[in-house]
Amino acid sequence: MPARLFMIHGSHPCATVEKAFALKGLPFKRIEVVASTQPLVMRLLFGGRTVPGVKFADGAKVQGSRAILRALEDRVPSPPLYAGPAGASAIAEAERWGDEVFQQIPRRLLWAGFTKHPGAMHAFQEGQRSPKLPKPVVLAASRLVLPIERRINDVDDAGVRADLAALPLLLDQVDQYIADGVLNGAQPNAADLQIAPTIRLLYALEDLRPLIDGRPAEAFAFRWFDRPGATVPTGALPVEAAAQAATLPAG
Ligand SMILES: N[C@@H](CCC(=O)N[C@@H](CS)C(=O)NCC(=O)O)C(=O)O
Repeated sequence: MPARLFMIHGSHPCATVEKAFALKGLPFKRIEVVASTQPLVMRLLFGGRTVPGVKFADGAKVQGSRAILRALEDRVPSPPLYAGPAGASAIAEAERWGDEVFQQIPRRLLWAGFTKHPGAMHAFQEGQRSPKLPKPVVLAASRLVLPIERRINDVDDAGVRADLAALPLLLDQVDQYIADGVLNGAQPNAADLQIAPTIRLLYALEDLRPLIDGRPAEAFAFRWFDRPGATVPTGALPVEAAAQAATLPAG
């Protein structure tokens, strides 16, 4: 039996892991967890509350995008995900930053965007294996899902404004990693796989595109991942906060 990847369609760390499986040429089966149920389902299956999680054919269970990439690297060393001109420790540090600092930003902004435009959630089902829900059902379900996701992702006005204020500096950091050759080398490394899907998800929020367009980070994000088909229309986020004085989140 191939490895089983427990994931949520549209989740950026799950996209990281899917791409890593593909690069390593390891067969796997996608198990789509119903969005918003993962704190319960994943805790029962893996002990922690988040996707992604992998059950390998040998019975090993690994949860978390970084831990899964390390497990893949151990099992299939080629092509290497932690090698390149920048060196393994620079790649690992950028991967850590991508996971611990950058990854959270689109979560809070996305759920703030869906709060303003719940109908936009319908298109985000595109490409999922589970049956797609019709738009009226999505809208009805959003009354239940939005409060859960807002709580899971700490969505409030102050947090959204803080994320928007930090975003230009976070994107500067991505551009710097690219300039330093840590990201965007000849072959994708673990940091590329961690950071590019986060930019892709940010790009799904149309309000944020002016902050990303034309940056090295934009071309980088869509080198190994396709551009998002589903988007949240403009007018969902107080983007003027991004133009105000910014401080980087700790980490
Ligand atoms: N940083 C971890 C966490 C991933 C994560 O937070 N996943 C989200 C979906 S994108 C989740 O399952 N959240 C549920 C929760 O926080 O309870 C990783 O890269 O694996």
